Amino acid sequence: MSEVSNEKIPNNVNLSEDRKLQRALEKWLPNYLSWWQDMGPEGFQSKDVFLRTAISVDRDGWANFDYVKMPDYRWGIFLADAQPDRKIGFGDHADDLAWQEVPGEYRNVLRRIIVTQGDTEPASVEQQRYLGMSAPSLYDMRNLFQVNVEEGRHLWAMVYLLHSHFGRDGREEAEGLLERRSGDADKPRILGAFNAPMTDWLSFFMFTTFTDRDGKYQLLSLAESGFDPLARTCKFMLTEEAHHMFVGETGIQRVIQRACELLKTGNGDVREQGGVPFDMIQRALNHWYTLSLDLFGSEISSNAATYFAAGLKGRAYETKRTDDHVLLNEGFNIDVVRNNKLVNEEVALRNALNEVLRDDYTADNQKAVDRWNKVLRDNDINDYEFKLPSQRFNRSIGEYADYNFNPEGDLISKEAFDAKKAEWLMSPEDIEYLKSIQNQVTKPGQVANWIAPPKTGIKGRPVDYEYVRL
Ligand code: BYC
Ligand code: FE
Ligand code: FE
Repeated sequence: MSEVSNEKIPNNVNLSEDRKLQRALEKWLPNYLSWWQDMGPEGFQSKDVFLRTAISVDRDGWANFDYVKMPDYRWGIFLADAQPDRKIGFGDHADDLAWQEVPGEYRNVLRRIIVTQGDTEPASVEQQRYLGMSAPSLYDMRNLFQVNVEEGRHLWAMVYLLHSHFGRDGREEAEGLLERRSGDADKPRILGAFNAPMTDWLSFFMFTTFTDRDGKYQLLSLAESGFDPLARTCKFMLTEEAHHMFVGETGIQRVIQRACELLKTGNGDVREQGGVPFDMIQRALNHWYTLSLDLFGSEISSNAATYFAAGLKGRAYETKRTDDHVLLNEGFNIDVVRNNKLVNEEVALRNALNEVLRDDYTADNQKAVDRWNKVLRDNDINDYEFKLPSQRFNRSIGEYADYNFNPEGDLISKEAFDAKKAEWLMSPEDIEYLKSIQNQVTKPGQVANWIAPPKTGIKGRPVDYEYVRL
């Protein structure tokens, strides 16, 4: 189907047949590149990186690996193949034909969803922009840059939708996506986690495990959208998300593996030997997992009900689910705080859809944590276990935000929380320590002392391949 294109903007949306849209995007391109130069990976813009580029949506379209300088990466616009006569799968318009154009009554909410999704992509690149300078190996450095260019492509995907379906205000929103800055007090990114500082690689691996997985679940729910161009865009983005979570999960596996090794050498003190102790790994897990839980919005949300009713945002795997797709008569039980006590209340299911998605997300995370614990068992360590804290712990959005909970999910006083905070969550002291051990490693095949080497290289290349030419 889609052939390899040599256009300025690689695409499978017949861009050359829509001159007006093509011109608008070509006008946005230099602004994007200037944002990338300012806010993309600091210090490596002129280096050759062994990157994978999507040139089409076919399976072979992914096989494209080569040395590329990041600013020359060909950020393209790709939608998954259309399903002829696709129907809306849920909500009040279930079984109607999916929309190829934006329905007027939903224009504002839809634009808002697309802008919110789009905003996270450049935000993550901004958060990660200094990490190349402390990469533990060329392999890891390359993976960081691969994730970065793909998040850049995800921004392109949302900007394409804004330009092609939202006219002038869409173009203005596309400019806005290049103007907000992660962590900036005056013009911050939209969602909490995307303004959090990320100064160390333990955080990077936790972020790609937990925050990119929020990306997976939000994209799964948008891939069900009745607005067909959004559904097809998100479907293709999901193919990239898997790699981001792979980078995070295997990164943490290797940090744990190294800690296990250090427990058995020297004086057995992981920290004194420059490794990352288990409790510090758990604190980073607690920090990034709970920040990511907030990204699902409030437990009880009329926005979520509206999105579902309108057919804009479904549940993950909505069309594969066997229950009814209208959800008008069901309830959902949820723990809420009333009179300073945790009680269980039933709410209408449509209002609890953020929580439904968050529960699916948590179950998926648990599998990653199980694999981390397997590294401990494989090293004969049986007296430690990594755990996901309760979904109520350390929340800033939703029903639990105004209260304090311990990692087990019990309601506690603010004093009790503050007294334990440094034990439960990443502290400035942890971050200082991580920065102190994370010196950049630039020799092919060498790996920093705090992390085990990867098991295999990329695309059949050996681990000691020169993944970035410095
Ligand atoms: N921070 O009913 P509520 C990714 C706001 S990650 C700040 O609770 P709703 C990626 C909310 O906007 C995936 N504000 O929430 C990963 C609302 O504001 P207003 C990103 C927040 O609307 C790694 C108010 O609180 N995609 O792709 O049901 C690297 C009450 O709203 C937050 C999406 O998010 C927060 N955490 O759900 C790169 C999909 N949470 O109305 C990329 C699009 C809520 O009072 N977004 N608020 O002004 C959505 O579907 C929804 O906006 C949300 C929130 C799920 C985020
Ligand atoms: Fe993304
Ligand atoms: Fe991602």
